Amino acid sequence: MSEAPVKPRTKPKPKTERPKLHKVILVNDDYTPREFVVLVLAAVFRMGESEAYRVMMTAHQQGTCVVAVFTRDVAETKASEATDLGREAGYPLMFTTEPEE
Ligand code: TYC
Repeated sequence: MSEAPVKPRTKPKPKTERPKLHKVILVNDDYTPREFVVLVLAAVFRMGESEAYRVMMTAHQQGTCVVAVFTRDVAETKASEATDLGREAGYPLMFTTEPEE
């Protein structure tokens, strides 16, 4: 008795791609007070004061600093929240996002 070849009943599952992570980047400016930048980093990114100070000083000296990486939605939401806190206080503080390679 010959057996019929067994057909796969389901399509092969496409490999699930991991969502690309996005960097939140702090941009230096000449007007926002250093202490205010530290407060915003601590509030929005849950950083301790010494880490927030180090990130602020890196942006101050180099022009920008990567704050953290998140999925795109979270990165964009946190960048907006942090930028809005600056704007509400009358400062040009700016956070941007970009995809990681
Ligand atoms: N450069 C600002 C000052 O001297 C402080 C500052 C640091 C502002 C980092 C923005 O992303 C920034 N008051």
